[in-house]
Amino acid sequence: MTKPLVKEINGFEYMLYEKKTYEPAVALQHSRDYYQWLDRRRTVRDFSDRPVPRELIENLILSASSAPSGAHKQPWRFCAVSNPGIKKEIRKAAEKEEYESYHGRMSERWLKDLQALGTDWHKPFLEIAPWLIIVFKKAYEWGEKGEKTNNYYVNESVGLAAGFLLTAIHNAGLVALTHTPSPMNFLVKILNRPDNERPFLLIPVGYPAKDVYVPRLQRRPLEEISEFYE
Ligand code: IYR
Repeated sequence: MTKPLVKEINGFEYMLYEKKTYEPAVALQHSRDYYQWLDRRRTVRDFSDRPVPRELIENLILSASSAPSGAHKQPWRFCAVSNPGIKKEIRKAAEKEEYESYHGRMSERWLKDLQALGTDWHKPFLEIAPWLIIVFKKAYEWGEKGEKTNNYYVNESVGLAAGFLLTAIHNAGLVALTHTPSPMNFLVKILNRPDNERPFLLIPVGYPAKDVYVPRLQRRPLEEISEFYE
């Protein structure tokens, strides 16, 4: 008896899922290799202006969109900007907000916490990086009669997609910055987004600048980030 590739369950179509699995020792090696590869990802704030082809960005977005989401609503929209005029406009608006944040809106403690990262209100990467991917979350959609239909677990879903996006960027040999100018409503206006889309993250993507340095951070050890109940 051959198994059907597609069958109906409760009136819905299901398909046979062929998942490649490994023997324990091979799985262990994969998990080690993946961790070591992923651990090399770093947030980078200094970009090269070297171009990145649009098709590559499209693949990054498709990878991000393979993330799971509440009721499979895929409540995200990825806006990819390479247009220099629009990037300039975004930089100007972001720097205006960031100037206010760094000069009064952020607490002393917050500013002190950021000292090790060397950030300030200047955001040249918004013009230098070849692409800005702005991730929007879709709080709701419109139903057939034009009524608002809420999406589910929107922050969790879009957060997962953003994580997938960062790993896809790392895999392509590129770097990114998870930037959150605050408030970032100006992006709705500049990018002409509909009412149901809210900015979630602004992610410049590209090659790192030559001889780039990143803060020498320590990741928390396993004992501190995990608890096992066996
Ligand atoms: N959004 C500001 C400030 C900032 C906040 C955090 I939390 C950071 O980890 C880094 C920066 C900025 O982008 O500079």
